[in-house]
Amino acid sequence: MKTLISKTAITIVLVGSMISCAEKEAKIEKTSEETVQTVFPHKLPTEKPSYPLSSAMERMYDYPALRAQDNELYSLFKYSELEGFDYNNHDGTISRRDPSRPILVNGKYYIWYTKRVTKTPPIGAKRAAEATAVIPSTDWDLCDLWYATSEDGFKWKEEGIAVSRPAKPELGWRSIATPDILVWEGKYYLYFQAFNEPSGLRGDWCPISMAYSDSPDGPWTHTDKPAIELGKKGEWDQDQTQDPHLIVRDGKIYLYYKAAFNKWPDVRNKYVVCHGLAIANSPFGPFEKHPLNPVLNSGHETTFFPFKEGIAALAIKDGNERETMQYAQDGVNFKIASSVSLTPTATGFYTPDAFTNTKYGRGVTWGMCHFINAGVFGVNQHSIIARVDCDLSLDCDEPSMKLTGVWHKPDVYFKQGLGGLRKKREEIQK
Ligand code: AAL
Repeated sequence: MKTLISKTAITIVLVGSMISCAEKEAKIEKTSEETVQTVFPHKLPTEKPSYPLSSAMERMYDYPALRAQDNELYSLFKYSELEGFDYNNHDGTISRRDPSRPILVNGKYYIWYTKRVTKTPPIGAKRAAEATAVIPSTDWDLCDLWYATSEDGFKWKEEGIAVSRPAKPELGWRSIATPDILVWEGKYYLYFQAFNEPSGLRGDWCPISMAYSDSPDGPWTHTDKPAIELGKKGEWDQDQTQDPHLIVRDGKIYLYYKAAFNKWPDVRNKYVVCHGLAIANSPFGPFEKHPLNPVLNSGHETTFFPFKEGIAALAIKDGNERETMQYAQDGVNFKIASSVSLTPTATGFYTPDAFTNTKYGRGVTWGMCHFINAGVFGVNQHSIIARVDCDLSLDCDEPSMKLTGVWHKPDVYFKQGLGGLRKKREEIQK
């Protein structure tokens, strides 16, 4: 009997102390209005607390993880120069840019990209009226689609032209650029921008066209027609459908694309860039534009990949949600998943499950991107392609890629100097 009483006494004391710890931890205090006012606890609750939170703390529980370091859709980006590409001593006469997603075929990686080989560097969009059959307006004028292969993703062999711009009046006779690849039922499809005038003449106006082949090495047959039609007059994508990016999902072909709009190109400082989605059952279309287009309110080139049950996107450069990773479980309604920095431009990630119709995307760890300021605009302007590495993968756990405090040397900041603003700022101080 004594034992039973002492055991019960011990239990009561233990339970009592546990409750008081819990209360201490939550520090729940009754206020005069009988509402529960709670001081946020030192130990971060793993589930969203039921008591009132600020909007910032409400949002904290909307992200894929409470801490960026634990967020599968947060990563640093690390860059590597590529071997195997010649740029004529960077004199501006050779440019490579807007690389596709790499694919792996028979143990070799393949990429396709825009290549310009012209006797002079571009003269600029504003001078497009002065462009000729040999003088380019922009860096992506007078271009063809080239391709390269690699065993390791760092050292590349440029194989040659994949798709040449066709003769006038075929679609894309002026320039073809910004390719992406689709592998569908064992065949290969390149989607790309097809220009019938120097970019910049009226704007960066082009539709997306397509070429197909039985082999990644070609030969390629151009369809000579738009794969993604321009929108009707007055619609957001009336002037361009650009930056095709392909994924196979739910047994269909998802093509994400970009359009710049809102007065652009006549009033360039008012332009807005958004991304749309068009879906087809066949690589030859018809591609139905999603009724909720645009589906991404920020970004520039398109970078998307299957992730878990949905689709992840990288939004860079333009818009309020620039420099973010985004996620849409339905592939349409995107939300910010993380903020990222020093982001890659025009990225095509190597995505093993881009075309496997996966139900649970594994994510990505590396890809191709470009730098458009390898030269000096108006002097030797040209772009280079590069490799980018990250940890946006469920199958990779690289803590060094999940750091949030990244310190760049002071000269990186001082290079972004005031320039002409300095004089103006000095006056303001007086
Ligand atoms: C790129 C892409 C499209 C534009 C130009 C070439 O970064 O947005 O392809 O037309 O710039």
